[in-house]
Amino acid sequence: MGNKLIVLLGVIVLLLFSCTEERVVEPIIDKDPVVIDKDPVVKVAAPLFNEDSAYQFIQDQVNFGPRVPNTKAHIACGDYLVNKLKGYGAEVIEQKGQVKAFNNAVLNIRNIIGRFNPQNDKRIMLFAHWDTRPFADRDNKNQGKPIDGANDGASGVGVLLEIARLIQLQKTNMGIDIIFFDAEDYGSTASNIAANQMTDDWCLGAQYWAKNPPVKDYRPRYGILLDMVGASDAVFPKEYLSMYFAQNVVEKVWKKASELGHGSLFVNQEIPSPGITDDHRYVNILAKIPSIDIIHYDMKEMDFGSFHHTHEDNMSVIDKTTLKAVGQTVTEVIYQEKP
Ligand code: AHN
Ligand code: ZN
Repeated sequence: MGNKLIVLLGVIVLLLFSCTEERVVEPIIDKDPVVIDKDPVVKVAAPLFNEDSAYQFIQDQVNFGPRVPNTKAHIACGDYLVNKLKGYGAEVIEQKGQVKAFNNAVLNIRNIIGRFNPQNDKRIMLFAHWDTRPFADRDNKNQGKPIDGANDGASGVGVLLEIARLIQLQKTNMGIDIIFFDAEDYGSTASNIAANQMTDDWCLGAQYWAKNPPVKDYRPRYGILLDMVGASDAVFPKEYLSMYFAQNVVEKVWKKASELGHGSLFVNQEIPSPGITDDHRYVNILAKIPSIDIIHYDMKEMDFGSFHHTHEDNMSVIDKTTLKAVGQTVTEVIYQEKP
């Protein structure tokens, strides 16, 4: 009796298995071949960042001469930036204002904002400063003369103009704002400042923007600042304030860089670099937009490169490999952000 029952159960089980096997085969034929976004492996194909183009945008800015507030070169370069952004289809807002520098000079400043897809409420903010330092206080000659600022000024803007060009060619799912801040580099000479002491005489354009918001209820998901992103042998350690305010964005960007083979530039050191007074400080603290800084900083030398704030910061330090690494990384991050 027991044996027969076991055999019967066995037959039932076999029948059930054969049924499920048939059922597995059938629906595959009807399966929708469209790949759904849920698969984390499937990434939006981002356009190719052209480093020659970015290089040319840097050269164009340097050709105007030093972009020091209250000079003709500054006005001419500002006009150029507005026209470039408009030409790539951005809605442009020019925020003009006056700020007082550490030496009491009144600076006529101009923050330039290019809005792509302005009606989209899911947004990312990309920013860089476009002014250049009025003196070469770290040089040993011609300290009183303004610098070319090929790396410190033009490089971040050049990379972002190339991204603007790409956005016109291929739509992003997120709305993108490209902001060129003025008067970042008019701060008092570093040697006058005690180590680690934060002063508010840098980043005057970003502070003005945060205190006088030109767009109501502006709440982008996050911000990425590009500062000194064009030199050969650049290294970008994770920076302290970026880690404090926007660690997830830092990890996203550094992971993307490493996937693209740029891990030797976007270094993964154990201790972050010291907190750097840069435009992202005020975007984080005053505007409360979580923001990171991609900035060249040599941890061993504790320096922004030997050419920093000297006349050596000219076109000869600009390296297309660095531009490509930074540009392609940021491009993929913004194209692959899920709205
Ligand atoms: C200071 O040296 C105070 N800040 C570094 C950020 C910077 C200077 N970016 C460009 N120039
Ligand atoms: Zn500087």
